Amino acid sequence: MNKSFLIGCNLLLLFTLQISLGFAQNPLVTHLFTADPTARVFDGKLYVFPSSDTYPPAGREAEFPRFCMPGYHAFSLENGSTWKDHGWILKENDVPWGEKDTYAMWAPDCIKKDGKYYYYYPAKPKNDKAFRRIGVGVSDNPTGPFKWEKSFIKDVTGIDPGLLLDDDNKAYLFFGGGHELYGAPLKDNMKEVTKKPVRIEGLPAGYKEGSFPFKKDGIYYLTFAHVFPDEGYTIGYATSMKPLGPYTYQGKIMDNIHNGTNHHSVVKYKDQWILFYHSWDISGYNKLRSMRADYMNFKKDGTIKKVVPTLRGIGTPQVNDTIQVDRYNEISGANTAFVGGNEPNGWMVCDAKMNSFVRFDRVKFNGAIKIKARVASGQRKGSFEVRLNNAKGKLIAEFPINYTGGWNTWKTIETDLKEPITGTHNLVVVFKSDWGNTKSINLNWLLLK
Ligand code: FUB
Repeated sequence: MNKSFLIGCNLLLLFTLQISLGFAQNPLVTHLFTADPTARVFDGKLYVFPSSDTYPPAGREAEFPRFCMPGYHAFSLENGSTWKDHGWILKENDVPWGEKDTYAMWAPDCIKKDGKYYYYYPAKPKNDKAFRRIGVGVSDNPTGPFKWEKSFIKDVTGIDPGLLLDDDNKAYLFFGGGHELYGAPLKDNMKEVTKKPVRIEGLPAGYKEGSFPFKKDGIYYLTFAHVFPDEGYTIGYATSMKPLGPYTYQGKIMDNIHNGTNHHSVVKYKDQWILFYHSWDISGYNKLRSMRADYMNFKKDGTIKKVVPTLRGIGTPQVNDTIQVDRYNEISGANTAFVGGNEPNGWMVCDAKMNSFVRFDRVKFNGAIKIKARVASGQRKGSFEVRLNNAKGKLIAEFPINYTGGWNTWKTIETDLKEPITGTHNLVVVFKSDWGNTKSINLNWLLLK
């Protein structure tokens, strides 16, 4: 990994840290590195509880070919498209039983039972030989403050807690990283297991971690990260009629996406199933990861259709939300690149040839009458159009292309929509230029008003 690239990422993070909101496209947030996202719906609201990746502390760089993970933030989805960062839930040196300054806060989970929220996390224990133990805290709110238990959960050694609350209000803790995964029922207090954890039978051979259980239509699904020697990390799943198995392996939910690791969760939100996972497209380095989400679908027989990762992700931006079209569903004849200079937050569409287009699905127009665009141009010929649904769909706005001072000199321009638009549509930008031109305009974002 190139050091100056990392410094660039660092500056980007510092700059964008002041912007506490991200957008419901992939990656979900860009102001810090987030991994291992566990999504949960509490009282109709979608939350994500990820771990976080960071840079090694000065002077300790040599120790960190391993992950450098200082603790946990929590996020909630606001207005259908914006991720709110609630800040630190737990920092490593606040773990009552943890060894200090180890940066070992791996994948967490959080569930609600009887009106209380229980947050489970792994950490490196002090005065204990185990690689990781799992601790728990309780709160009246999903984003804390949590009251952390003084000791880790007895009889549980391992990583990646994944929780299941069954229909009879009994909770189960799954965990493990290795060739086996384990599970145990929890006592009503949610802080102890009722008996020693059992090995989950029926899972496929190979390294596994990231247990995430859920139940649908009476079937227990145990999903997990699963490494194939020739392919690397995938996300797989198995099903059972009993919470602790035996399970039957059903296949992959996601193929390898060239990640060092993948780690996921599954949630039903507003009648749609969503797979959360992580990638490393901001940093280019597999220990500085970013969480993502894409819709997931079941077949009639209850098996899961493979999820193909997209940049578009989930969420429905509307009037006054920044629409980052570079997180597209389809692009043709153009490219995307990370925006440099003083432009914060992500990517631009660039290298747009004549009639190239980029399609961004599911925008709520809400009677919008105007549209803004953030653009940079090193030339002064052509236009770009905004159309509905597809590249030949209804023309709703047209922007002339004017010289802004160069390909990285940015201006916000605005135009009226040809008529007020209601409903939810795909938004398509079509670039017009001279035939043979390899660039027309660099486009950072759009915003409906
Ligand atoms: O993030 C640290 C570890 O990497 C997690 O606990 C694993 O699941 C893998 O994502």
